[in-house]
Amino acid sequence: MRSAPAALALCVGLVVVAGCGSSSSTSSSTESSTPAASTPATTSSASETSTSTGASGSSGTTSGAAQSLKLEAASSGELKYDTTSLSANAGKVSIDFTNMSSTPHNVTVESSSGATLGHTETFAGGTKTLALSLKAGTYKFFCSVPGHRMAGMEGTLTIK
Ligand SMILES: [Cu+2]
Repeated sequence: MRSAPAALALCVGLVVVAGCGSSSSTSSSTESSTPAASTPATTSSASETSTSTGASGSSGTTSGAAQSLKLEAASSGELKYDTTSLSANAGKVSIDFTNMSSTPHNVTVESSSGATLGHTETFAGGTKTLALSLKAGTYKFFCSVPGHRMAGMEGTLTIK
């Protein structure tokens, strides 16, 4: 019982000089233990790509929505379209071509110099869409099935 207070007093005396009990002195004086790694606030994961509500067009490009033209083959089987004149503004143009006759047709678009720019497949009964990107100018549309263009299945596509 005596030894304890004596040792304690000795220890206290030593603390002043050289520090008693390595554990107690070091832990209290030096704040060695870093406080539990202060995690930087990384909660700002600002990648909230709020899904579009679908109101704006599905095509991400905002360079003007495609203009939609309608073209139809004569349902009676005659070799002609319902119009010989189509027009649109320069940019994306899609032609919805309907052929409800039993005679297969297509719609082909060519430039004024005669270069084919695009065409639908040849089909009967249904609608196919030909999507093009056109600059201002005058184009021709026609059915490329042999004989059909000569019979009258052609027209002028004017792009302003
Ligand atoms: Cu045809």
